[in-house]
Parts: sequence; structure tokens; C-alpha cells
Amino acid sequence: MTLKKINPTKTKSWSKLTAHFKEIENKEIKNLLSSRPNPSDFNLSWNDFNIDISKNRIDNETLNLLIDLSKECDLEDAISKQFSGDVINETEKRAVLHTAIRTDGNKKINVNGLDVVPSILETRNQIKKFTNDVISGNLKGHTGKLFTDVVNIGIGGSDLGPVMVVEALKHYSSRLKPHFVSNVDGDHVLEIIKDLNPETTLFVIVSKTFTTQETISNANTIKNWLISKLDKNAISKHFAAVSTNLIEIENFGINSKMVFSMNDWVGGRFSLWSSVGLSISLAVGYENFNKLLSGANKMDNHFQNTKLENNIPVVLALLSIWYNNFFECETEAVIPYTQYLSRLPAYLQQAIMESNGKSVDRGGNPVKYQTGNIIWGDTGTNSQHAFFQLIHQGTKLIPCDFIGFKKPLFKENTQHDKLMSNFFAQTEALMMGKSEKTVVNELKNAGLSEHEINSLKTFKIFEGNRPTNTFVIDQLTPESLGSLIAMYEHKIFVQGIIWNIYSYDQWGVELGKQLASKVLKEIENKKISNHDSSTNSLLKSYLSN
Ligand code: G6Q
Repeated sequence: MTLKKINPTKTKSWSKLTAHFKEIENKEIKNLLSSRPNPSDFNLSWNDFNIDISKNRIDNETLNLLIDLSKECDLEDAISKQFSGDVINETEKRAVLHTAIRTDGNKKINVNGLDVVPSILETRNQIKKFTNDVISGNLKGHTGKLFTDVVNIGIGGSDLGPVMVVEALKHYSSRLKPHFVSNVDGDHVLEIIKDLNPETTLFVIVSKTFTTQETISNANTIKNWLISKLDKNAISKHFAAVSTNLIEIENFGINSKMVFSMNDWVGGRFSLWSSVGLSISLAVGYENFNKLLSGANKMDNHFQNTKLENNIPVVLALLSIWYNNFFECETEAVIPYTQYLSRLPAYLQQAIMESNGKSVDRGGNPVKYQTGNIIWGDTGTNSQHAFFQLIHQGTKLIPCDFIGFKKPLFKENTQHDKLMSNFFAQTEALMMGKSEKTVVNELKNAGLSEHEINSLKTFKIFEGNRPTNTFVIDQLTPESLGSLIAMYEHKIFVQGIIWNIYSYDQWGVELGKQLASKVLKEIENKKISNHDSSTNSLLKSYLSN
């Protein structure tokens, strides 16, 4: 069954939201907050997640209308279709079942009438055995030495998820040192391998298609390097591969015991839970990888079974639509208050912008409303010393997600309290702002003259009324990380459903793959064919060196 095609702007709730927006747009969050009859309506606590959405430019009516919108767009039908393995990625004719690969194994999941759970569990066991064999030393390199380093060779969805998770779970590391090669930039791969010992390094090629220029180029560069340092027979011991393209894997010379399959119903940017996560498992151990899956599975159950009003991904997605389509905010920032999550914004950039950066609706027509948000961010407190100026005092309204943890991983509470006091102070300041009266008093107390105060005060006033969501999670664990990532995945899906777009294809990315190979041929043959005048002259100048 396919997804329904409902234009959200033609629904009754959209019209009501448009009218309601006029009532809310000039209201201040701090006043909305104090007038709320039931503050718990603005809290979405679940397991060890405490999510406060009260610092938003909303009231109960806003939430009710947004929920009505999701009902009119038949979100519940879409959720059920996604989890049932329906072909909801219609332009690629595929089911979308990244949720299946983190199943707890208790129920059947059918794709084309076939239960895929047994094969999912089998692959998981293969990952477990391989991980344990490499970490324990049961599996050794060509010269009989233990593996000490693992290099993930992949790009996009075959890189960003594993990189982000491995960094996030650094505290839980196994004895293996992880590295990531992604860019086709030869300097990237050579910089990484220059200090590696070929005898003790395992390479994992991750490519769903096994045809991606970047990944195959890097894999070949490394293969030649390995042969030059050891010999040809080393390939079968030092390379593992994750792909759907078993023929190309064999052509590369990879030992069939080191091959991990994946399914076409798992999109690249949603694939870290599959064998694409092999490097994660090697870097943090299988038990932690499994806990990551289990955390995601818990969020899947919450998403699938919780009524819309209390459903975390649903409410977050609706808030995002509220800002994107009514306040006309173009961007959203994600600010994790832990250095471990430094790669989360980059990971979410791909997940969110590749999924919902679409301008054609599910009926094939151009959309006449805004879709995918621009996502950016960095860790707090670092970002406070950088781009927070614009969030506090710039002309743009930027809703932010603040993600913090009650407990640090090292039991060092003094600094953690400092970190978290920044976390709480920032969201409060973004909402409250700083009034003229407070600024004048501060300047008076600092001994400034009336003239000085008058010329300075406007620069020091903060309007406030900047919306934020605050996530306080008990601790950064493999499980809570799994839930957090899955929460964002489902938020993406909900937004795509309401915007009436297909979130699971990526023709914009595919275009890049085609364009480069055409230009590469011209560069290799030193023959520039007809481009526009700008590109022609750039290519000629490149070739003149
Ligand atoms: C993700 C995208 C894209 C993809 C890369 C790598 O959803 O489709 O980022 O993951 O282009 O593709 P391969 O895994 O096929 O090499």
C-alpha cells in the first residue's frame, strides 16, 4: 500500500493554524509560559529522557491544531505502513525498514511476503562473531599479528552514522583504534594510512552499491598500499566488506567469510544499525552495539504505540513545521552539551536535509510551501563562544534543540555542573532576553554616565522570545544514544509525511555521482567538451598546470 497524497495546506487545520498564528506571533514565550493552565502538557518525559518543550511560541491551542493537522494528513496510517514494510519509498520502489534491523526479534516483519527477521538476526550474529574474533585476537592479520586499528572506508550514509556514533561512544571503546576514510581527496586517505601498520590494520569497505567513486577509489588506493607493504594474499585477511553488491565484492578479492550483506530496504543515511555499523561494533564491542540497537528499538516502540499528543518524534516534528511554515524560520540548530556528540549536527544534516530537501510532492507536483529545514549546530559551550551571538541578537529566528546529560561519563561533577549551568542559563536567556531596564541598571551600577548609558544601551538589549527544546537525558550510554538517533529519524519521517514529500529517495545526491564521472573523463582525456563559459575556463585553467 502506498502513502496517501494529502496537501497539508489544503486541510482545515492548516487554515486554522494560519489564523491562530496571527494570534500567537507577537506573544512572548515567557508570558505564554506563566499563563499555561497545565504545564505538564509541555513536557514529554519518557524513560530516562526529560524533554521540555515549554520554551516555545505555542499554547495548548497550537498543540491541538498541530495534532489535528497530523491527523488530517493521516500520519497514523503512514506510521503503520512504514512499520509494515509497505513500499513507501515509491520513487525507488522500496520498503523502508531501518526499524526492522533493530528489532528485538519478537515479531515477524514481512517484506514482499517474506519474514526478514531471521536473516536480520543471522547478520547480527555474524557481526557479533566477527567483532569478538577480531577483538579477542582469534582473527589475525596476514603475518599473524593482532589487529590494532580498523579503517572504515565509506562515504555519506556509509560513513556519517558510524563516525558520529564511534565518536559519541568513545568512552566505551574496545581496544581497537577506529579511523574513517571518506573523501575522494587522496590527501585524506594517505594522511590516514601514513602512520598505520599494514600488518595490524583491518579495513572495512562499506558501500551499499559498491560502485561509489569515492569509496572504490579509496579502497583501491589502500589495496595497492597493502600489496606493496605485504603481498597480494594479504587482501583476503585485511579487508572486510559491507554491501548489497556481492559480485563486485568478489571481484575486489574479499574473502567471502568477511562479507556482510545489507538490504535495499535500508536507506544509506538510516543504515548505521545494519552491518554498516560493523565499524561501530568493532570500535565499542558488540555488546555496546547491541545496546545501541535496543535503545533505538525502544524509541521505535514509543513512536509506533504512543498516541500522537504524547509521541516525542511527532510533537517535535510538528513544532518544527510550526516554525518552518508559519514563522518562516529557515534553519534549526542542534546544540549538544557534551563533546562526545560533536558529530551529531553533521550526521543530522545529512539525515534531515537529504531526506526532506525536496520540492516535489508525492503527487509529482511542485510544492508551494516550505519543506526541509536547514540544520546546523555544534557543541555547547564551544558554540556559545562562536555563533550564539546571532541566535541571541541576530535578525533571524532560530529554534534550537539543547541536548544535555544529568551525569558525566567520568565522575567529574565540578566541571559537569559548570557545563550544565551554561546549558540551563542559555535557554533561559534566549527566552527571557534582557530588558532595557535591566541593561540601564547594570550600566548604572558599573558607574557609566547617563550619556554613556544612552549611547550603549540599545546594543546590550536582548529581545528574547527565542524558542528552544530542552532534552535532559540521564547519561550518554549506547542505549540512550540509540533512542536519541531514532527519535530524530522518526521526526524526519513525520515531517516528510505532513509535507507530502518522499523522504527516502535522494535524486539530488545521485546527480552529483553522475556529473563528476563525465567531467573526470574530460580531465583524463584532456579534452573539455561543451560546458558553460565559466566551467570551460575553470577546467582549462586546471588542465594548464
Ligand atoms: C544516503 C545516501 C548517500 C549514500 C552514499 C554512499 O542515504 O544515499 O549518502 O549513503 O552516496 O553510497 P554507497 O553506500 O552506495 O557507497
